[in-house]
Amino acid sequence: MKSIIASIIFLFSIVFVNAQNGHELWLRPVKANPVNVICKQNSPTLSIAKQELLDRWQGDNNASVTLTIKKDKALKKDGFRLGKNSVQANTDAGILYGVYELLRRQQTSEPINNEIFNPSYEVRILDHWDNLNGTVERGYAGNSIFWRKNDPFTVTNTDKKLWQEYARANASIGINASVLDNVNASPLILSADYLNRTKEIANVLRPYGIKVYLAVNFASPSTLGKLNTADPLDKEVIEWWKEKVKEIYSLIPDFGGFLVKASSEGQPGPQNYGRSHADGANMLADALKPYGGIVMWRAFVYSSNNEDRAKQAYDEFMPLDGKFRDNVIIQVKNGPIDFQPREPFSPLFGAMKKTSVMPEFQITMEYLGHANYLVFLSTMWEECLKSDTYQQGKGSTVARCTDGSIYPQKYTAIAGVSNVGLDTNWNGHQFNQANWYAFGRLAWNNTLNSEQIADEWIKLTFYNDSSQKSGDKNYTADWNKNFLAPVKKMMMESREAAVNFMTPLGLHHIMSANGHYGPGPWWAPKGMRPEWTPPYYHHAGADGIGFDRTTKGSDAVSQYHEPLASQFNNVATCPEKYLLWFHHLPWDYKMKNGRTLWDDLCYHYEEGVNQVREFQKVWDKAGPYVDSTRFMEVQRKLRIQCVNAILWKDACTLYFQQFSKMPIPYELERPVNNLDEMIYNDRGDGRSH
Ligand code: GCV
Repeated sequence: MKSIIASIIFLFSIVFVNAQNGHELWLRPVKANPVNVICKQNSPTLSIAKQELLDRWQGDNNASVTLTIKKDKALKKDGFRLGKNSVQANTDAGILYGVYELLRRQQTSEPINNEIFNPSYEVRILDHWDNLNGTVERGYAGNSIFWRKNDPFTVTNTDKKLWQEYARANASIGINASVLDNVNASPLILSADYLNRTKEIANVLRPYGIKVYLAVNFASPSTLGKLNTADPLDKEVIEWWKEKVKEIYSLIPDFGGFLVKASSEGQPGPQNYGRSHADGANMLADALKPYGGIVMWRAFVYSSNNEDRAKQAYDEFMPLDGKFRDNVIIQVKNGPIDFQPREPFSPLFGAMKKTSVMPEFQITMEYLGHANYLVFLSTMWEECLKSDTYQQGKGSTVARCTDGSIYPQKYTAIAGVSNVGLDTNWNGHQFNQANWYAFGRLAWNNTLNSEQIADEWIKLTFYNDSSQKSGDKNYTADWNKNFLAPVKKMMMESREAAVNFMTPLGLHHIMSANGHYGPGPWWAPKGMRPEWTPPYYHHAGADGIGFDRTTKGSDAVSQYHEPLASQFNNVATCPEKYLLWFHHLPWDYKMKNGRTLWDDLCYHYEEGVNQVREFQKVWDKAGPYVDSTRFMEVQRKLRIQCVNAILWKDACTLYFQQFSKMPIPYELERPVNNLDEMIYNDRGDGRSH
C-alpha cells in the first residue's frame, strides 16, 4: 500500500511540481492575498517595501497594513517593531527589513507577536573576491556579477536586473553592505572607469539599503597615482588618499569605506615602508572620517619563518590594541588558520579590548568541497559565535565580544566571503544558497540557532505553494514529515560529516595544494613555504600525529584566556574535536571511548563516508517533493561528494597508516583506492582522481 501511495505522490510531483532552477532563491513567487498598504511617506525603499507586500501578502484577505516611520529609542538604525499588520521603524530600511520579516513569518507559519527586532551588527557585509577581469577568487558559481573582461564599462539592462535581484535577496535577509572587489585588490579599482561602474552598482543597490565598499590595494598611490612611495606617513601619499576619497564620495555620497588586505600573502602594506598596521589603517581612516566611512583592516597575516602560523595574527595585532582610530575595525577570520572545516575560534576575539573587531566567515566553500558538497555552514558559524572566550568572565562569547554587548565599539560589523556568481542558481549548489541565507540571518541575529535557520530556508525554498494555497493539510503534514524533517536533519549533520571525512579530531590544512579541494596529506614539494604544506600541520610520524600547541610546544594555547588555556593545554580536558589541533599524540593514545587514537581516526573517516551515503538516501526519498531540475542537480552532487568522501578516507587512512603501522580496524570497510595512485594522480588540485 505504502509503495502505491509513494508512486502516486511521485507521479503527482512530476506533473504538478513546477520546474525550478533555483534562481529565485528563497524568494520564490507566491500567490498573494489582496492587501491594503497604508504608508504616509514615500521613497524608493518604501516603494519596494509596499510592492513586496502587494506581491507576497499571505495574511488575511483585504487586511490593512500600516508602515510607519517614527523616532523610537528602543530601535537601532535598521531595527523595527513588528505587528500582525504593522511595521514601525526609524528608517526606510528598517521598514523594508520589517516587511521581509513579516512576509517570511507568514510564509513559514511562524507566529507574529508585537515584537522588537534589532540587528546584532550595524554592518552586515558580503565580501566579494571578484577580480576586475570577471573571475572570482575561490568562486565556484561562475564569473563575477559585477565585473567582466569584455566591454567592462558598459552597463546593460541585464546587469542592472541581476544587481537588483542580488540586492533584493540580500535585503530580504538583512545584509546591508557589499565589498565589490577582491581583497587581493587591483589598484585599477580606484581608476575613473571602475569608480564610475561602482557608482552604477551603488545606484541599483541603494534602494535596498545596501552600501557599497571597495577593497583597495595599499600601494595604489604609487602604482596608480605614480607617486614614489605608498608610505602611509608620507604627506603626498596622505593627500593622494584624501583626494581619492573625495572623488569617490562625489560619485557615491553614501560610500561605506575600504576593506584592506595589507602585508599579507604578498599584498603590499605599511610594513613595506617600516610602518605598522595601525599607521596604515589610521591613515585611510582619517581620509574617510569626514564622510562617515570606515576601514575594515584584515588580521589575516602570517609568514614562513614562524614556528606556528596559528599564533601570528595574535602576535602581530595584540601589541597594537588601542592604537587604531574609532572608524577602523579589525576583520578576523573565525579561526586562527584559514577557514578550515573545523578550527577553534581565533584568540583575537575578545582579546583586543580597545579596538573594534569583526568576524569574517567564508560562505564560499574553499575548503569544503567547492560547489560540490552539501555542507550547511550555519552550524560552523554558530559554533564560533557561541564559543566562550572568557575574556570578561563566563558568557563572553565571540558574538558578544564583537557586537557591542561587551566592548563599546563605535561600529560593529560581520563579513561573509560571498559565494555568488553568474550561475543561474547563483551559488553553484542549490544547498549553498542556504549558506548565503544563513549568513544573513546570523548577521542580523547572532543568537539564532541553525535548526531554525534551516527550517525557514527549506520551507521558503522548497515548499510546494500550490498545495499550500489549496489548503491541503494532508499534503503539509506529509511534507513536514517526509521532506522537511529528514532534509533538515541532513543539513544539521552535514558539516560534521565533512569534518569526519576530511579533517577529524582537530586535523587541519591537509588538503591538496592550491585548489584546496581533495586530500593531500603528503603534499610537500622541496622549497615550498612550509606553512603551505600539510605535513607542517599534521606532523605525522612514527611517534604519532598532531600539532603540539601546548606550553611544551608552540604555546598557542596561552593566547586563550583561562580557563581555556589550561583546558586546551591538558590532553585530558582538551575537547576531542580539537585534540590534534593542540596536541601531538602517540598512535595508541587512549581516546575517551576506549579506542586507540589510530582506530578512532579510522572510525571518524568511515563515519563521514557513511553520513554522506545516508544523505544520498535522504535525498532520493525526498524526490517526490522536489522539482526534477533541482532534485537531479543535488542528486548528482551528492554522488560526487560520496566518491570524494571515500577518496578522502582512503587517502588519509592509507597515508597515515605508513606511520602508525597499525591495521585499519577489520570491521571497517577496506580502502578501494591505492595510495601510490592517489599521490601520482594528485595534480595539486585534488580533481584528478
Ligand atoms: C583572497 C586564503 C585563500 C586565498 C585568499 C586568502 C585571504 O589563503 O586561499 O585565496 O585570498 O585566504 O583570505 O586573503
